[in-house]
Amino acid sequence: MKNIICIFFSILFASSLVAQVDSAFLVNNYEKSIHQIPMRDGAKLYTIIYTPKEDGNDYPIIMNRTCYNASRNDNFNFGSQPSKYLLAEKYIFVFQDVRGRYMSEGLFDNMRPNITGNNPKNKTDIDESSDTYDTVEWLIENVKNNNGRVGQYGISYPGFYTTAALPDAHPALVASSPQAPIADFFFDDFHHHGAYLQSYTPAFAVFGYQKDSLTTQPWYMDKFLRFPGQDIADAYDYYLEMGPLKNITEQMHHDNFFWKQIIEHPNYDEFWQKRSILPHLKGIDHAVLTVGGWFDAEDLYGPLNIYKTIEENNPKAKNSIIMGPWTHGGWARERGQQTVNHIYFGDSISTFYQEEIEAPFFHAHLKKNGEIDLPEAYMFDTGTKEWHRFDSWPTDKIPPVSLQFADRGKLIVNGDTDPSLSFDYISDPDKPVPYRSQTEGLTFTPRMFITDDQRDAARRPDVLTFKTDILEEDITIAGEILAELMVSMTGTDADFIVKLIDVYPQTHENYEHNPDNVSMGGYQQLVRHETFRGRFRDDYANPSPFTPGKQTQVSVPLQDVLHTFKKGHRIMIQIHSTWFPYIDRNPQKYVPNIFEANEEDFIKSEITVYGTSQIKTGNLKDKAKTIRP
Ligand code: PG9
Repeated sequence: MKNIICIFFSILFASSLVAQVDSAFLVNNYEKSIHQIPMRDGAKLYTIIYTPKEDGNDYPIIMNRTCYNASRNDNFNFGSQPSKYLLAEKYIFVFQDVRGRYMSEGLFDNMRPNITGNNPKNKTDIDESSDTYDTVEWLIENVKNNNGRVGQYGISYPGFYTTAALPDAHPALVASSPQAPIADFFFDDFHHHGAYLQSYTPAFAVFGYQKDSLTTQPWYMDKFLRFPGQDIADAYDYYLEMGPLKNITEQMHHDNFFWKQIIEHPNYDEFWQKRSILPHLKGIDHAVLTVGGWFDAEDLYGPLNIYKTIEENNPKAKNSIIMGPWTHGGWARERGQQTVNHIYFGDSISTFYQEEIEAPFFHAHLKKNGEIDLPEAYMFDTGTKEWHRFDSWPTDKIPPVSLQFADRGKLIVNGDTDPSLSFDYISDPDKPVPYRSQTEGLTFTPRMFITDDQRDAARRPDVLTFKTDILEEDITIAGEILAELMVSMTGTDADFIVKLIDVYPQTHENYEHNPDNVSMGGYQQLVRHETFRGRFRDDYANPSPFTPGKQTQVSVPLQDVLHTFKKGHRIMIQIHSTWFPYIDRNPQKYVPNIFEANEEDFIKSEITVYGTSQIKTGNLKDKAKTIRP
């Protein structure tokens, strides 16, 4: 646990280092004020406002609403956002604690449900949309020298707050940038298609307690210290020895209201459905720039599905997306070399985004007439390591690719399925497939596994591995991915992990930023993964057991990619049923609620994948099972 806290404070320290470059500029050019802004129900939200000292101009407002302590932007000290390119222009910068967090009043509610039609302010019910509406109204009326136009941005949970402001938005809100936004906790962060991310277990300390008083202290940090998993160097052994999830309830989160909600709602019931922001993304007519990282291990479902849902429901919105070779929030941090774990993608890629995309986006919509040379989709090919502009996403400009399974681990491109074939493995929850190629301690959230080397997994008998011959030409996989699996098992429940992997040639050069023991020759780089809890194959809200021995279809939607498998490389697919402790272990004996499973419920299961299975890729929304629930 100490390593989590020192990671946390090193991030804070690093961001304050970045901030020091700007604090002199801020002190010389801005004046700061602090306000408790009243909401329609009387709750007051703590808001820090930086206003340019120079009179005589009207400035736009750029706002960030956060559950991570607005005071981190106090004392003329900004974190990694807003970027220095935004700072160089004169805006009124606003930072606000959302309801129930830190210095703001009210009760916190994870992914507070949106109430349709809750604005303008003639209703008393509150949600994040109404809190933003009331805040914008107050700012326009009370902040001197504002030009009546408001922009907003936020990364991750703050990205959800940015998105939650879009339905019934205040008319002054004209430019929004949800960045790595959470859309739905059943598909982002804490779950992937119903499977719980055990690697998130420490994060509950941050979201599962109501603060007992207004404070500027990182009030949740002391909750971390209550997490008994201090100094854990090997999370795999730690959690395996801990046993079933019920022991986490007993040993750790017994008084955590969010953990209680998680374990009481194991299915996609009304509790989760009403917290998804996707169904509310209608009636949006202002500019939206959604930002995501292709290697974002926390929120990838969010940016892709928020962009697509806005695109489907709001023809008038100026709606665009940019996806780069970043991990969670990586575009806000420039480290020169852009790497993700062992993989190098280029230099100054975050600077390109901040200077050429984000700052011009806000400038165009807050200061000008909104004209900007920004494509519908600005997408980075993580194989060729080049940017591409598309007029729609998923694109129809790149031919779809399908993948089929053949004997002896062969993967076929654009071939036919073979019903005569089947492939078996024994899935043992007491010997789960490790999710890292190296030992990793407890994580606040898992990150570096996302491009990890998959050779260790490929050599396990409980991992089905299929790979193409060496490619004689480049093959690009662009858009959505759907693994249509036909399976059977001796148990009555199972998870299916599907991975898309880029196999490097044996002659691939090593990268100088890597330790000497990391050989890139033959590296099996994870490109995309997904976990699907098989019980939800027919209905996320109503799970059902498998019938032993019966062939059953399980369709696993993987999040989008833009990746060229270069000539000389191979395409690989891996399929397995445990991935620990990234994902909790499925007992493989169907129980109503896995959070309450007992030791004896965990059984080995022989799992068969039939040759009628295949992987489809491309623009699939009208060609295959709905990618989005
Ligand atoms: N989406 C990220 C997260 C949410 C909840 C728990 C842990 C991580 C984030 O807001 O950074």
